[in-house]
Amino acid sequence: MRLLDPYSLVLMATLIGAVLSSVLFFVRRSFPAEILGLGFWAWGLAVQVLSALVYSLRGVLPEVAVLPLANVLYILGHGLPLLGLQVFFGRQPAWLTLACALAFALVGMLWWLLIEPDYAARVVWMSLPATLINCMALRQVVRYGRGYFASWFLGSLIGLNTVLVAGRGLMALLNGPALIDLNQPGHIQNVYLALTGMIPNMMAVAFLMMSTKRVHVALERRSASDPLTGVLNRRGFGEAYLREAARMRRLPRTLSLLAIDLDFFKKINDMHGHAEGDRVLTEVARMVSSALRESDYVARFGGEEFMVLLPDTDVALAVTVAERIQTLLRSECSSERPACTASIGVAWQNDPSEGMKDLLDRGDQALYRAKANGRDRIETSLDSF
Ligand code: GH3
Ligand code: MG
Ligand code: MG
Repeated sequence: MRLLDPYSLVLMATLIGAVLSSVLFFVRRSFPAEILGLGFWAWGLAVQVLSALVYSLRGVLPEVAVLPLANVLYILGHGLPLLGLQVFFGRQPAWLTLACALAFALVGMLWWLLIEPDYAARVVWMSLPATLINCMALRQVVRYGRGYFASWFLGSLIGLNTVLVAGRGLMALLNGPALIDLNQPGHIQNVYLALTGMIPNMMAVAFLMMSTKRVHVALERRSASDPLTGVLNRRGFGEAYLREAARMRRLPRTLSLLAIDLDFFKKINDMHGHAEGDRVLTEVARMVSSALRESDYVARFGGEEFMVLLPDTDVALAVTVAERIQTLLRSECSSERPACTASIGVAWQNDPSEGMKDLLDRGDQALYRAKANGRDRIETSLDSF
């Protein structure tokens, strides 16, 4: 088989890296600000391209100028994506570790180049910080990556890269320079160059896939939630209801609803201002959520009206939950937080053929009676019996 020229392989991977780096820079600008890490990956690829360019000056400039710089850039180009992964997963970026890895690489390169020139020793030395960075990146993905395709893909690529980098260092340690000299043509050298050239590019694609997935989840959550309080909005509530109604069709169970409306809320806006009213609404949403189980849903239906959906809950239990919510609201009552009572209507549904509108109507009627009967009270729907 005719061997490909190793320089063509590196050039190809470098060009692809340059294109991907610019793609990541552009994508970063259009993604929501909460998706972190793309900038680190874009810079990482750019630095890897720079490292290859510096390396290509070998022969033009003296080795002592080219090799330390190219190798330090190589470590930096692999370290920045690690920091990108860390911020993506909400961790602190390990700047100090990266700085130590860079210093380690620089000192080693200078030593094995100027003081005791030794090619194999340089390869062994450089494989150490590169392997450390790869292992740290792999740990991030294994520990925090959710089990979807892109994170598996990225984890496998980092794993493969680790094996290649550490394997080359080990071969240099055990065998000397014979098999690892990338300037000599050979199948092993070519496979190594092709893989180590392309893997960082594929890793960047995998990371882009992970980021895209996160954007998708964030947008979905945003479209289903109320921007002020963070609980579900009508749309999110409708989706939750459909899920629970489908469950109810499979297994007979009671689905309960609490329709909650704060009492005299208008006074808060009038006396303390709209901003204070908004703060109270956020606080109430938090308190209502804290009174519920993990499997319950709370939604804000506009204004100061909240709906709570309680799966597998009969009316007696639903009333208990409503009382718990009222107690919580009252316990936080103070001159700073004046709106502390709520009227609650309780309705429930046993019949899977019924729709959401019937349940909401019954909840509203019960709530209306709670208001009419003096507020700060719980009324259960009459029609549900
Ligand atoms: P009650 O329910 O006890 O009859 O009296 P209320 O004063 O709460 O009456 P109502 O439900 O009719 O008034 C709701 C008030 O909630 C009207 C409006 O000023 C206020 N409101 C509605 N949406 C918002 C909001 O997003 N932020 C704030 N701060 N206030 C809101
Ligand atoms: Mg009200
Ligand atoms: Mg209201």
